[in-house]
Amino acid sequence: LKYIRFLFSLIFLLSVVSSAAAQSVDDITPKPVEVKKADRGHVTIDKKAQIVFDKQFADQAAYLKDMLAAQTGLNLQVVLNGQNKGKASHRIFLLFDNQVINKAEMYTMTVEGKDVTIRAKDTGSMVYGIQTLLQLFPLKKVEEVKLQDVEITDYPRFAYRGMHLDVVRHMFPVSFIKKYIDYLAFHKFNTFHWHLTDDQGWRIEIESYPKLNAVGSWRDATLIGHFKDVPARYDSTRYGGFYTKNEVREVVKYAAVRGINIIPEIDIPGHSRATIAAYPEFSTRPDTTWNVATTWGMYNRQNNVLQPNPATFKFLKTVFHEVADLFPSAYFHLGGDECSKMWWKADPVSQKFIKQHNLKDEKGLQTYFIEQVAGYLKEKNKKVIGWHEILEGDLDKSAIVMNWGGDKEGITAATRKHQVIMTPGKPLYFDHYQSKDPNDSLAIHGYNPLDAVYKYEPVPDVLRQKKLDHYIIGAQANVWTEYMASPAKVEYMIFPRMTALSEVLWSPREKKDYADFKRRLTTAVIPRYRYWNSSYFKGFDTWTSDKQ
Ligand code: TNX
Repeated sequence: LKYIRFLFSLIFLLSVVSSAAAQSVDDITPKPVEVKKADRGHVTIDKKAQIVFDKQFADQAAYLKDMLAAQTGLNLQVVLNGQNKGKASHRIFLLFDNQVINKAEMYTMTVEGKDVTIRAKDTGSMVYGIQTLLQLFPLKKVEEVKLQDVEITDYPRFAYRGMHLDVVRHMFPVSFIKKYIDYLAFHKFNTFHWHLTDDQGWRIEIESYPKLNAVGSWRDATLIGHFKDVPARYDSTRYGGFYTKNEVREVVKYAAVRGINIIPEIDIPGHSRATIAAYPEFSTRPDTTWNVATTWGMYNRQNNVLQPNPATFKFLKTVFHEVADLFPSAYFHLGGDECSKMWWKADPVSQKFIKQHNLKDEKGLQTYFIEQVAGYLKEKNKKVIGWHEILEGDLDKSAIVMNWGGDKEGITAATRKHQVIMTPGKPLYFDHYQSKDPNDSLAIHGYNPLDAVYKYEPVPDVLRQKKLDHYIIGAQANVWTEYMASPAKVEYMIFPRMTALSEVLWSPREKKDYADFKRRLTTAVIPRYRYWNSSYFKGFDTWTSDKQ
C-alpha cells in the first residue's frame, strides 16, 4: 500500500512539475475564421519533438524555435523536411501548400495524430500560423505540453493591417523598433509605417546630403516630464539622432522574417523644417537660417515648406532614390499633409513657378510636388501612399490615400477610385487619450477609448451601398509621439488598443464580440503584455465611449 501511495504521489508530482495544460483555442486573438475542435485526443510536445520545415520556411522555423524556447524552455530541434530521420515522436510541420491554401494570407493549422501541421504559401502567412500555435503554449517553463486536437482555417478580413510610429518627435532605439515589430507580428499585422522625417528632425542616414544628419537630425531642446503627471517642459540639451543605413537594413530583415513589410515615410512638401534647417537653399527664404523645430504643432506660421527650385527637385530625386533602395516595400509614403501655403504665397520664386507651369494656385503647386516625387518613386518601381491632402490635386489613381481626418476623406478618396487605408483620428489615433482621468498621462486632444476602437468599422455604409467597398484595403493606427518620450509610454498608449484593432482588421465582422474580446484580453493577452514586460493601460473597463 505504501508503495502504491508513493507511486501515486510521484505521478501527481510529475504531472504538476513537468506537464502543463495548453492554453485554450477559445482564447486565440485575433479571433480566427474557423476553429473546429475535435475531442479525439491530443499531441504532446516535449523537448524531443522536432520542427520540420519546407525549404521556403527556414527563417520561420528558426523563429518558432527561438520564440518557443524563450516562452516555454522547450528547445526543439529544427530539421528540413525530407531530412528528418523519423526519430522524433512528435513533430511540428511548417509546410508549403498552394492547394489547400487558396486565399491571400491564409494558413491552416491541424493538431492531430502525432503532429501539428501548419500550411501556408508565403512566409507572412506562415508567421500567422506560428503566432496561433505559440498562443496555445503556456507562458512558463514546462517539460511538455498537451495540445488538444483541433483544425484551424484562418485568413484576414483586410489586406492592409498597419501600425505607424513617429520616430521624429521622439526617437526610439533600434531594440525598441524591433520590439514594436514583434508586437505587430503577434497581432497578425502586416505593415509597419515608419514616419522618418518631420519638422522636429530627420531620422534616417542619407549619404548624398550629409547635413540632413549633421544638422537636421538634432534639435536644441529635449522634452521632459512627459509620462504620468507633469505637463510638457523643455530643457536646453540637444535631442535627436538618426538610424544608420546598416540599422535600417537590420530592421528590414528582422521585419521580413516576421512577415512585416516596412513602408518608409519621407514627409514633403510641408513638414520639412528639419530639411530647410540643414539646407536653407531649399526653403522659400534661402538666405535665412532655420532651426530644427523644438516645439509641437502645425508649422503654419513658421516656415517648413520646400521651394520649387531646380536644386530642391534634384535633392528630392536623390533622397527618395536613396531611401527607396533601402526598403524592399512596393509602397513608399511621401507625406503630403498639412502643407502651409502662406510661404509659397509670399515667395516670388514660387509664384513665378506656379505661372510658368500653368498651375492653378498653391494647391496646384502641392500636387506638382507630389507628382514629381511620385515620378521619382516610379523609377524605383514604388507605388505612392500619401495623407489625404494629396487629393487636393487630380492625382494618378494608383496613389493610395490615408485619411487622417474622419471617414469623410476616405469616402471621397474611394469615390474617386483611389485605394484607401483608413486612419481616422477618431478612433485610430493612439496618441489621443484613452481615459478622461485628469491624472492620466499627458496626451493629445481626442478621446479614443478601447471599446470605440473595437467597434470601429473600416468600411463606411455608403461605400457598401455604392459597391465601392473594395477600395477600402484596410486600416492603420497612427502613433504620433509628441507626448511619448519613452518606449514605456508608447506601449501604454498602444496597449490594449492595438489588440482591439488587430481584431477589427483580421477577424470576420460577424465574429466580433466585445465581451468575448475583453475576456480573451484579460485571460490571454494581458499576460502576454506582462510576459513582454510591456506597459499597458489598465482602465479600459472604466473608460468607455459613453463617458462624458
Ligand atoms: C497631425 S495627421 C499630424 C501630425 C501630428 C498629429 C498629432 C498628420 C498627417 N499630421 O504631424 O503629429 O496631428 O495628432
